[in-house]
Amino acid sequence: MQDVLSLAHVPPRDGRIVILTGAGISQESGLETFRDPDGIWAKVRVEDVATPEAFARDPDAVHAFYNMRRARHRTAAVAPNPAHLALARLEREWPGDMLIVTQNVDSLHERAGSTRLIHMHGVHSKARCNGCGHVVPWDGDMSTADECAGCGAPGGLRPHVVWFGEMPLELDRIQAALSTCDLFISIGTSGNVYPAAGFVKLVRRLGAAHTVEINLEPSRGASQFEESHYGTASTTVPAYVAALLAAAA
Ligand code: BV8
Repeated sequence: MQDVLSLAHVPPRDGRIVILTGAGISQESGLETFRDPDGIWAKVRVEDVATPEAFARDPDAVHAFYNMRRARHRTAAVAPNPAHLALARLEREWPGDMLIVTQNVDSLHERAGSTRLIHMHGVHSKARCNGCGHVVPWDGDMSTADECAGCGAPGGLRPHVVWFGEMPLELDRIQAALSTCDLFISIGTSGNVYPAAGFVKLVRRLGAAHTVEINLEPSRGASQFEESHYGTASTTVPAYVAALLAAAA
């Protein structure tokens, strides 16, 4: 039996919804988060694998880090969980506009059926040429031996992800959506990484949107949300989506 949450606020039926997701929504699919006690940053240093300087200094170490995560992501055990599926249902059934902005580089939202989606930190499944910027699908291991199909520059390929100190993708489109939305929902993120962690403040400064946090525990920015629901994503997100759709029926 589907749990149904009691909502503090229901947006208008034609309301625009923007949903920010983080690693917590993929945790129950078998992908590690970053800052939980057993998370990725407890095992490897950001400075060694997730900055342009790290890639310039030791590209083999950075390739090995992303090859390991890409391979993990390819295993059959890693699949969309009920939270991803609930957001895909919301996109199909919500009468208004909806957009997911994810910090995640996995493709679980797509595999769940979501189509209105921005990967602001890039994706595992693409490679980018350091020289010409050409971006191509990529699902195997990557190394400095791989060449760019666009310009042929040797050793110039990198994962198409946004490292610390690099500009996230599609910020203009994200800001436009945040400034016109009626409901902003943050799911499975610790609120540590900017500019994503600042979206709730931007929404509240720019518009009249209601703000909701859905997470395992209060995030760093919890006090900035008007409504919150805590629990695992695979139970809390489907319950929230069911309540939202029931209220809009
Ligand atoms: C930039 C690479 C210039 C891909 C990542 C102020 C403004 C702007 C920038 C900064 C600023 N202050 C500092 C900065 C610089 C920096 C930054 O934020 N540093 C932090 C550490 C202080 N930001 C940048 O460098 C960004 N670029 O600033 O460009 C600029 C300037 C102005 C305006 C625009 C641009 C680039 C940031 C991107 C870095 N790349 N990853 C990859 O390898 O994956 S960051 C990394 O953290 C991932 O992308 C990840 O998605 C992201 C956020 O982490 P979370 O998703 O929140 O994961 P986390 O583990 O932290 O939390 C998980 C949560 O889930 C927890 O709360 C947990 O309780 C919960 N959870 C766990 N299990 C469950 C659950 N919830 C529900 N159910 C469960 N089962």
